[in-house]
Amino acid sequence: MDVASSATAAFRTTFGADPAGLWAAPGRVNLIGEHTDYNAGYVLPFALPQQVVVAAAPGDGPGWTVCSDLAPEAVTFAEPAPGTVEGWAAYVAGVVWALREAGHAVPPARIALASDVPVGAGVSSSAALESAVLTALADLGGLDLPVPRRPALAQRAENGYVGAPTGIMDQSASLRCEAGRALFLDCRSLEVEQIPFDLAAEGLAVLVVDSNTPHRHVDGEYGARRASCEAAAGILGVPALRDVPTGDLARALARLDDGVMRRRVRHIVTENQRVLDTVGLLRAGRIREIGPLLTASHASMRDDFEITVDRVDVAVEAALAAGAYGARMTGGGFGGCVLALIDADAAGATTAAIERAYRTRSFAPPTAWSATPGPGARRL
Ligand code: GAF
Repeated sequence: MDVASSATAAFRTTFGADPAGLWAAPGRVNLIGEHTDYNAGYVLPFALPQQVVVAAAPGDGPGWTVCSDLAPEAVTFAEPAPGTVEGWAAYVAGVVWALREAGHAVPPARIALASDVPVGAGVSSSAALESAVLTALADLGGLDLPVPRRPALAQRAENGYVGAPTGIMDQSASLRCEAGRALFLDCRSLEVEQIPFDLAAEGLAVLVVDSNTPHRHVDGEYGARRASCEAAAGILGVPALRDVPTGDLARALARLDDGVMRRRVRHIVTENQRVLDTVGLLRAGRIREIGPLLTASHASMRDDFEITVDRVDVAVEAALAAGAYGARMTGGGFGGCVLALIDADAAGATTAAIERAYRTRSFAPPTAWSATPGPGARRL
């Protein structure tokens, strides 16, 4: 059954009626620009075809009732204060809470969810969930909420309700991406440029490889990276590391005593530049040439930001050895997915090479698929 049918079936089973509508929001991969979002920098994600679908209808009483195809036991809440709803339903309650905090009259609703976005794989299953729910509630309630203002509200659900100190990239990707394009986002101004990213026309593919090493953001490592970047910006006297120009990097590093902090800063400053360089190449239609930037981004995450793990390093190395133009881990790190830019007809051989490398090391097998940029959140 496809995801929309699963959401509809879950709605009918739980509520004994048809939903008023279906809303979808995708997961994402980030082509380049990792951990730059909370440094007010640049990112370049695109939406995956995998998505969360929400089947929803106005509530038949006060409050919100939520179920999913995997957890048909419904959760009901009336006053979603942080800490009162837990587990997957917290992402829904968090959106209701964030909208109400921002002064929106959120309509009571019945909601059923279904998803084919891999969970814990670093492809934003939680942002997709928040974005789908937010889009449905905004429509059902006729809320005055233009799309560019939505990611910050979904992010607030994640930060203030679920408790993960993440940036604004994932919700922006899920809510603002367009099919066939990568989303060039300035995380300070929140301005976007939709960059054409037609892989098929160039005979290319982006292979996404799930290392099957689950990752989590509420763990301390993500927050520690963020704290280190913010402390460095304080020492350097800039609002955010985005404000350290590439040409000033050596001077900035010389002002920092701590070796770990120097490496963190070097990653962010060089990564922002790599995003700009990647965008420049894509604007010129030179997709293949972004490969070395992807690979340099991976080396920077591995050596300077120290957020990769064996299984992602091995996948990147195997993809490159099999002829990929470039490869890197994508997402928050400590596991999750790798992406590789390859010739479209090399997907099978590249996947086989990574599988072989995993077998040699007795790692559990990876899961791979070719990703084409899909649409952002919308009513189906
Ligand atoms: C996670 C976070 F949610 C994003 O905000 C971003 O920081 C990313 O890690 C790293 O680029 O996906």
